This record gives sequence, structure tokens and C-alpha cells, in this order.
Amino acid sequence: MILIKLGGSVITDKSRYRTFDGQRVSRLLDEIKRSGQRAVVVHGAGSFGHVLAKEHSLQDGLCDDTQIPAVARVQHDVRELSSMVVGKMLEKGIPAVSVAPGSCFVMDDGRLLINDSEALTGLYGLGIMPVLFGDVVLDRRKGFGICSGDQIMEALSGIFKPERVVFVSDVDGLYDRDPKTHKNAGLICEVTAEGLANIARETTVADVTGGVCSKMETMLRMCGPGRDCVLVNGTVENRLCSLLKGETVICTTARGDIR
Ligand code: IP8
Repeated sequence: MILIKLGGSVITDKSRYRTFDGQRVSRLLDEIKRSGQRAVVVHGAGSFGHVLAKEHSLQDGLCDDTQIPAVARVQHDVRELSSMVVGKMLEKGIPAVSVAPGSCFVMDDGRLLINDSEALTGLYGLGIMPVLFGDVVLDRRKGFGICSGDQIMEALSGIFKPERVVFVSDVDGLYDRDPKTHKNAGLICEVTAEGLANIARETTVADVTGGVCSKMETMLRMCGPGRDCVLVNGTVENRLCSLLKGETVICTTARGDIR
């Protein structure tokens, strides 16, 4: 089984509140289907989560009661997004059900706790894909917190032990410098923990680089013997499908056997 995260930057327009890219989601689901691989899909929140979460500092946890309506609003918005993603899956004949992390799990100081995975593995066993997503989740210490799709990927890889883990984003992979500000930035095809430490040191961490670097850290933690974690650009047609079929594509791979 392959565990795939469809990033918020590919399924929504991150700069415009609640803008769903249904066409792209349809195409990516077609690519997954065409690859013939069985997958479990997680998705990011994109502009259904980040815009309001940032405006109300939800990432800091409960600071004052004025945040509460925003917590409810963001939970509502990301559920609607997930409903749209799952709707596309059903249209394509992929049996799937949306499982809202904020309604099933809690966090402890930012750490997601999934103590009981029976419903997730049970659905999968029945041939129904459980679809989890970035959400606002209750936190034992901070009141609530942001649980990212990346954290969910890490938890699910422990539960489902996938052969391969794929993060679908809007960049070709990890660069040695921020490609938005450095014309000659080079794509790194394979990354190790040491290599990543060097990149982080050499760069003034701009948002994009910082974001990709912390994703790489998560990816390196998810690698294991025989399990690669790959970051691939989902805005380029067929790249995901080719990757899933085992073809060589432009991407960055964090390899388990060279950690
Ligand atoms: O899009 C963030 O999840 P991500 C979740 O996977 C919220 O980073 C609610 C902003």
C-alpha cells in the first residue's frame, strides 16, 4: 500500500480563502487509479484551514476566548474540503470516507495521539479508504492546536506500514537554496539527515524552504528499511502516476537505507 498526502497547495489556491481546485483533485485521483496501486490518501487544509488559523493564531493554542468561534469555523471549513475530496473519490468509484481527526483524536502538547486505530484499519480491511486531513484538534495542554496532514501521515505510516510514502506538493522537491529567490538553486534528488542539516544551515530560512525542510524532517523520520519517502510535484501532469508506477521522475527521495 502507498500512503499519499495531497498537499493543500495542490488541492486549493492557498492565497484565496476556501478555493477548491476540483479539476486538479480529479486529475490526481485519476493518476492514482491508473497506477493500479492501492493507496490511502491524507490531504492538507490549504486555504480552508491556513487563512483563518493564521488570522486567529490557532497554532498557539488557546490564548483567549475570541479564538473559539474561529476553531469551530476552521473545523467546519476543513470538513467541507474533505467532503469535496471524498466526493471526487466516490465519483471515480473509489470507496472512501472522511475521518475528521478533530472529532476522533486528541493531541498532547502538539503530539497527535491515536490510541485506537481499529476504525481506521477496519475501514481499510473492508476496502473503504479512510481519508484524514489537517484539522484543529483538542490538545490536553494547550486547549487546542493545529494538527497538520504531515503529522497524520507519520501516525498512519506507523499504523498501516506502507511500502512507500508520497507527499504531493507544488514544488519539484527540495532545493539547495530557495528557488524563488535563487535562480541557480539546484534540486536535490536524494536526501539524508546530514545533508538536510547542511541545507538548513546554509540558507536563511525563507517560508518556502523552511516549509520544505520541515517536511523533509518528517519524511526522514518515516523512512525505514525498504521504505522510501518521496516529495513530488502534483501540478505537473502524470508525474504522480509515473512515480507510482515505478518510473524515474523529477522528485526528492528520502531513503530509508541510507539514514
Ligand atoms: O495543510 C493544517 O494542515 P496542513 C491544518 O497539512 C489547519 O499543514 C487546520 C490549518
